[in-house]
Amino acid sequence: RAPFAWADPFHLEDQLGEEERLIRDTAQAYAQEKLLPRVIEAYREEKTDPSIFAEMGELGLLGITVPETYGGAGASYVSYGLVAREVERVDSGYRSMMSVQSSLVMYPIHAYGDETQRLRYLPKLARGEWIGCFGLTEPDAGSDPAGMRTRAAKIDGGYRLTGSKMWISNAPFADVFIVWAKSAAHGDEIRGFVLEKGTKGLSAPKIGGKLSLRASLTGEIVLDNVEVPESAMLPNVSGIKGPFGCLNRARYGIAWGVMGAAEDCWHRARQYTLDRKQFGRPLAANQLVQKKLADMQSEIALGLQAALRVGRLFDEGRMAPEMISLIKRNNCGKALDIARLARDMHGGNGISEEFHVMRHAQNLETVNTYEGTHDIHTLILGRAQTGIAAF
Ligand code: TGC
Ligand code: FAD
Repeated sequence: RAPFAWADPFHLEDQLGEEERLIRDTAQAYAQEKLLPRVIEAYREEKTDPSIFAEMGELGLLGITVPETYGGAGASYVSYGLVAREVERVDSGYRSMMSVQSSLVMYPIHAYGDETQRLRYLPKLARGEWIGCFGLTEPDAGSDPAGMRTRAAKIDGGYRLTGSKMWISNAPFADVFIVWAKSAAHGDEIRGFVLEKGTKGLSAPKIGGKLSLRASLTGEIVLDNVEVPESAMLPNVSGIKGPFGCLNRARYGIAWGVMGAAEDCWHRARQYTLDRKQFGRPLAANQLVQKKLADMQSEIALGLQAALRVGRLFDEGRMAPEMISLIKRNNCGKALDIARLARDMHGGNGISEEFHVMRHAQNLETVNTYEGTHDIHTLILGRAQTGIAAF
């Protein structure tokens, strides 16, 4: 009989390469030693520590799929997923900060930018010296970003941007803003612009009162006749496929990340129900409790295998966006169910910050919504198999 490892039922560990394990170990040590000790206060006080970017940058955890020439690590998408899993094991907000910087800011500059833009921004973003944000969503255009109202008008030597973006991670302290706008000079096609903090007319007020993802700052982006030179436009992409190309990377990372949060909830629920006694025996001795633990274990083991498979296909150049919708949707939904169950299994203690599970559950409400809601990914998969767009 082969041994069964309850925490790693399908030996995911054996399926990783040496470099992938090294990167994972670095991320794990950082997350557990540096992020975990500060997350409770950060979440309670709704306080993001911007020095996290520099710390991650120093360890090479930002933009790790970007080539080394530009400050990245030239690592695999599997490695990127493993980092997301370790960071989100502590908090979805910290993973959010990392994935916006890597997938939504560094990726478009690398993939759609010219050499001058790459050299100006990527090394500083990789070191975490500059912080980036990504403005696609607007007050009246969330699930349907093609309905955006932000406009770029052609002016002498550049463009004038007007409009506003809503729910933008990292915006209040960002140095670099990737902003998507419809450009009249390009037949109203969506174009990407790289804006810098301090530009006249550009502001990013914080959105307060969030009851989820409180360790990650979220803001608006207000574009009040912001004038930028021609060189601020990303030259190599046009249309909504530009932002979607970035979302593919971030959504893929989320599919791994939420499994980290789910694993943390599962492990805590297992330990808690082993330690806590009611009716003269551990909670874990009850069939109902064991069923919940078995469900958690099964969904996490399957979710991780699926994320690894898509990661390998990504690295082989065989990724189709629908694969990512499948794992983003399923893993987020399952992680949210697991976090809610873990909260329940902790009884009254489950609502206390020191047991972590309620924070994960609150965070996962956002993660289930951003980067395409659960239902939007349902419709992407529905369209892919029926040929009918039901949005
Ligand atoms: P549709 O007709 O489907 O496609 C239009 C064009 O785009 C191309 N395309 C893609 N390209 C690459 N990757 C993808 N995933 C793509 N999906 C579509 C498509 O091939 C086509 O190209 P072309 O050349 O033929 O023109 O477009 P649609 O407007 O009908 O899309 C519908 C829908 C619902 C799928 C889409 O609007 C959608 O995905 N909505 C969800 C919006 C969303 O995800 N927003 C995320 C905002 S960013 C964020 O949440 C960051 S949180 C970060 C954090 O803190 O971690
Ligand atoms: P809506 O689109 O109004 O959706 C509301 C509900 O209606 C959802 O349940 C949705 O599934 C459903 N729905 C919508 N259309 C349909 C349909 N056709 N059929 C069936 N159901 C439908 N955006 C960025 O650009 N950059 C960021 O960095 C960023 N960070 C974020 C951080 C946080 C904390 C949050 C909460 C959001 C962030 N977002 C960001 C925005 C996020 O991507 C959007 O909130 C998300 O895409 C949903 O858009 P919406 O909020 O406008 O909801």
